[in-house]
Amino acid sequence: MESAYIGIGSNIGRKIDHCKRAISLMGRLEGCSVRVQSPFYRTEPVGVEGQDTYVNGVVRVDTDLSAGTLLNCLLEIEADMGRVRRKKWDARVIDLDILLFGSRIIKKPDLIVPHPLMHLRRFVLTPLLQIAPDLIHPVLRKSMQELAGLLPGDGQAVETYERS
Ligand code: A4P
Ligand code: MG
Repeated sequence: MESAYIGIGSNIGRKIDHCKRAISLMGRLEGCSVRVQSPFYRTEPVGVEGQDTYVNGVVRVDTDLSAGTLLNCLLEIEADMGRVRRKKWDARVIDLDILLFGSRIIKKPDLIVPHPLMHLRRFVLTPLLQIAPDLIHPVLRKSMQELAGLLPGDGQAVETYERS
């Protein structure tokens, strides 16, 4: 059994509903239980111009599945929810990324864990901090708290989601 942290993001349509639906579908996977859920955040798009704001969050799942099987299940949930892949970093109904899988380091053509950009992204670290501040990044050997402290002070706006 491993604890995995899954990053959730949506920036099309009813974004928060998409995030909640994805969490509920993850909860229905055999061999996978959603144990902890972060608050949701409204976040400024990072690395892309001209996109709508995102809603982001993170969950911890406890799973008997291998990382590869979990990835396939997440890709299936994305497809079931109507995600169409056009180009990298395109706007998306739902994006599910494996941020961490226990303390494993995985470097396969279709799966890199820890997610190679997670430590540079406030939209990942802010929700992760809420549920696992002392978790150690297995490559960088720093806690989520420490990694968040290393982010530049400006840019990457992240605010707690409040339904308007
Ligand atoms: N893949 C490799 N490693 C992983 C992993 N750890 N978790 C492969 C999930 N997938 C992984 O992903 C392409 C392929 O990456 C998958 O088929 C899998 O085999 P994708 O979801 O089709 O492509 P993508 O999401 O466009 O690319 P990528 O690299 O996952 O981008 P990110 O990291 O998801 O970044 N700004 C804000 N505020 N919030 C966001 O959520 N997201 C992005 C996209 C950019 N800016 C953002 C946000
Ligand atoms: Mg992705």
